[in-house]
Amino acid sequence: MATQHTPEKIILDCDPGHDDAVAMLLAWANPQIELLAVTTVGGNQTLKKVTNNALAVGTVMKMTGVPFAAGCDRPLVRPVEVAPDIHGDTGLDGTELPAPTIELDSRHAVDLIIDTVMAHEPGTVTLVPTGPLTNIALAVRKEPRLAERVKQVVLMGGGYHVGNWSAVAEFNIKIDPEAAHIVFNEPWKVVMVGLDLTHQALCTPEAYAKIDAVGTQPARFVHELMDFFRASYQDAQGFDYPPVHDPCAVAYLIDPTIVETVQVPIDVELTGTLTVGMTVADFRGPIPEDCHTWAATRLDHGRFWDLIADALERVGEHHYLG
Ligand SMILES: [Ca+2]
Repeated sequence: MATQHTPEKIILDCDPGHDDAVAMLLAWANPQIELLAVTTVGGNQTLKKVTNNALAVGTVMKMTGVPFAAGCDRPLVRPVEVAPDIHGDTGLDGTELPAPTIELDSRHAVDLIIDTVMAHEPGTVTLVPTGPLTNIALAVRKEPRLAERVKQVVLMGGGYHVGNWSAVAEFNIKIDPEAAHIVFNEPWKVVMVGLDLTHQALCTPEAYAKIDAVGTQPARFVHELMDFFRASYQDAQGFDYPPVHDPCAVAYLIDPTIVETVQVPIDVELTGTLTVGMTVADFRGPIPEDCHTWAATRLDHGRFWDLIADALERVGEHHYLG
């Protein structure tokens, strides 16, 4: 299915979150990804809730041998803002979560990120943030060598034509725009997997059919998450089917022919009264020589959902509720 390459070493920095849970599944179970660590950040819900959710999802998916660490509980500058209308009171409403059997690493996520990147060869570790960029921004401020040491940052967030937390801003960026500004302005390669792309990743009846065909308890877990997510997106944003944003960033690393990108300068608006948190992409040519940012444009929907089903097949049956 996917082009074979040396597995991409990644750190998944997330705020589960229904779509984060699917990103965790894909990062863990696809053989083209080597998952080095899972770190959490306050976003879709409070840090305490999303960290518990990450551990519970890790338990469902049998994610053994991967360190999990909790990170920042609030944005760099702005007050905490969460998204219960999309993800519910727990941040992962709609299914029964097991009591986690995975223990948290004692380190702060920022330190686990730094330690992990610095322990690997330069240019080999990719950061995959799928929540607000607070941890990533603090990590590169605390250890500036990360800017050269990291292979690339492939983030779910932003968009060049649409917003979802304001008319022009996407949630992850809008929640902590100062952190996003830091991440987009470091010299590392940034791939923005934004709403233009992720609004193509709808959990349609065809996608449900692929999940259901797996027939295991983890597959039913994903199905139940998608049911809650669909209802949320219908009520809150007028979607027929929910856009499953976060695994798109992982899919790009598995096979860039599934998630197409274009090189374009991108910066983050911090001072607009209507546009704070907007990711401003400048499509006027020519592309500047120092352009280090890319935007995702087009998704192969069928092959994307094949990857999710394949990951569920690889996880196999697991009666995590006993
Ligand atoms: Ca997320």
